[in-house]
Amino acid sequence: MHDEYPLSLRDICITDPFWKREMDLVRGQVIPYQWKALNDRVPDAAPSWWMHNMRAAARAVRARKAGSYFPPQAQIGFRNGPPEGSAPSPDAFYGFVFQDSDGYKWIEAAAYQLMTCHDEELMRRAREAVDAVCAAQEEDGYLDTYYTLTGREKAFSNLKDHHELYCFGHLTEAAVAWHQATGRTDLLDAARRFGDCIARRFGPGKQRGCPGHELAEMALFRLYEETGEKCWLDLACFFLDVRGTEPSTFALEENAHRREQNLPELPVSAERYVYHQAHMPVRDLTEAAGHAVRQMYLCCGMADAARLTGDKAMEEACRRLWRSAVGEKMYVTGGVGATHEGEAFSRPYDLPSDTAYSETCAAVGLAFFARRMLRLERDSRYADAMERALYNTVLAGMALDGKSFFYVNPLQVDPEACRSDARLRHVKEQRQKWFGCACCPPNLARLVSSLPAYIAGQDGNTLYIHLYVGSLISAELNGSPLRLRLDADLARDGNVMLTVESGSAGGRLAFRVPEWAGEPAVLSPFPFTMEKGYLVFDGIWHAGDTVRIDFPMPVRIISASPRVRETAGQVCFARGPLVYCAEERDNGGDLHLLRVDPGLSGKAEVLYRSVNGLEVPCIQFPGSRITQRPGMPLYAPWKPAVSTRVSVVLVPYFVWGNRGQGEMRVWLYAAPEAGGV
Ligand code: FUB
Ligand code: ZN
Repeated sequence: MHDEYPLSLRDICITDPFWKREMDLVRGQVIPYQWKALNDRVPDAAPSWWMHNMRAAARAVRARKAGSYFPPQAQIGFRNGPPEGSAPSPDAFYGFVFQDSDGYKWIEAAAYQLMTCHDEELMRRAREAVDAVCAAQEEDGYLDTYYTLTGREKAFSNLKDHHELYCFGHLTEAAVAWHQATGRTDLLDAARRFGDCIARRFGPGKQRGCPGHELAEMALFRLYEETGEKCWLDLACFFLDVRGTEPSTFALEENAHRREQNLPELPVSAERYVYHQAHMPVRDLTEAAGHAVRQMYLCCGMADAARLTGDKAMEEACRRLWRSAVGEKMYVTGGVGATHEGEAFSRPYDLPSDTAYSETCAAVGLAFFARRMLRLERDSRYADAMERALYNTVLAGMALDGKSFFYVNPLQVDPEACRSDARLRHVKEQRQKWFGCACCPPNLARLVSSLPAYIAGQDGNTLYIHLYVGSLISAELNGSPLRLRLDADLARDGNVMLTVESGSAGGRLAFRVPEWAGEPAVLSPFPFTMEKGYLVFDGIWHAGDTVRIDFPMPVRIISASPRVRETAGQVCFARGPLVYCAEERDNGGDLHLLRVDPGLSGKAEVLYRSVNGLEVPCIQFPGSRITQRPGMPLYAPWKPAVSTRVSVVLVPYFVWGNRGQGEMRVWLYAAPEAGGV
């Protein structure tokens, strides 16, 4: 099997108007804003405590090195900060146990940006962040501010809940990105030293254990690929192999804690750890289950393991999990994890619109998983899901000005219900400035900042175009350099063109046919074949050669499988990769009273409108609105519906909630004649 390598971020320069704006927004607004948030300098926003915790840990480390007593601060460490009315203690840990990871993700995002642009201010801030992290590392390599500040002797005693290995994973991902961006080894050395500290304790013949929140696995594979040091691959494989085996290491941990509290011990079987995907050995997994972000990150580690070790059973398990997550449990917007209970996957086809969880991080995780599956197998369906997540739920995760964020991404919102209904407590009708648990905003920043790696990849002498994001691409085919220009702007139309700008080389250029595209019109003198959803052109390429493909991009009216009870009788609209929604601002309230006739699909019009200053393609569609019967009691005999004709206006899902509060719906009731009141 060939491996496919994403092109280096330095070899793809995004020119696409839609995505360039997003990249510029992330560099110019989101990353600076998040830096302020990490330093607790955003007024009226939930504090992050990231820099606070790093500085406090650095002081503790220095004090210990100097032999002074630095008492554990557990008694004054509070999840969300000091008790009301009291000032924060400079030496206490605040926030969630995984707070360190927020800043690591930020460093990673900054590093990706620095790979492609010169930005002194960003470099200065990133160095400050890296220095703060390095200063918080203990002499033996341990690096987790929670335990450094609350009692180091408890380190590694609660892998199930306490995220040390998750934080190590984010540290490592940041370190590799920082190394690639700057050539500096400071953070990479810190990650390796922490890795050594972990490997002294866990591994074959040592303590059994695995991360309660997956991530270390894929990070270790990445560290292995960056350094060539096989110990990291071995440690990642060890964590995967231990997971879900008996006796459950999580149960053993729990029992140790129970013994301390004189509580009876629990059975040590693995089956109850579905939330952590530790209920069975990973190669036996068949269904995406438990905490959605954890599940996606586990899938990433498994896909990396399959690619790097050739483990076929692991690869098959990845495919089964893909089919379950994407084929039975994914929202039309590319979100996954339908239930708030445990931030988790629900049963197949349970995809409620209003109580949806669909955490931004889970969509980010789906994009990561899809990219890894593409490396295992060049099959367009992986890129289809990656594109769906990116253009819809991932982008919806941030406001158009980059200064507020969604954690939960519902497909239907009634602001009044969100405010008053406890079942919707997790759904916010407005993006938030920051979160006590702020995993999503910097995750989104690192994904968007690394977008070039998702656009194209190379397998031997085949260059694959996975995403149609206009860009300038430098590649080598058969050892000869080629400079290519990909003209595309899917936010407008499906016409794409690849032009060889310079160079000359023989090889294959493969273009994905998106699932939404129908029959593309191909304009090229080169013959092509179809391979797993890619149009593959084989030839000797010279400057001036072009391949033009016009992907039809009509407005599509989509229905869900009848097995999805929540959306029976409803349809949603999409065009190209964008999924659409109706907002109160354009259509009035009571969006459930709108009716659209899918038979009129030819009447859909695309028009460009400004949403908070951003011109976006909107859809206008003839529909009707059921008129409420005056004075109708709660129940009354059925009568034919009285409705008025309306023009339904739909905006891309990713821009919803940018124009003040109001209702929003992705799925609209179909067929006016079916409506009754
Ligand atoms: O546990 C770390 C992160 O916090 C998870 O990935 C998110 O779902 C949130 O629970
Ligand atoms: Zn998150």
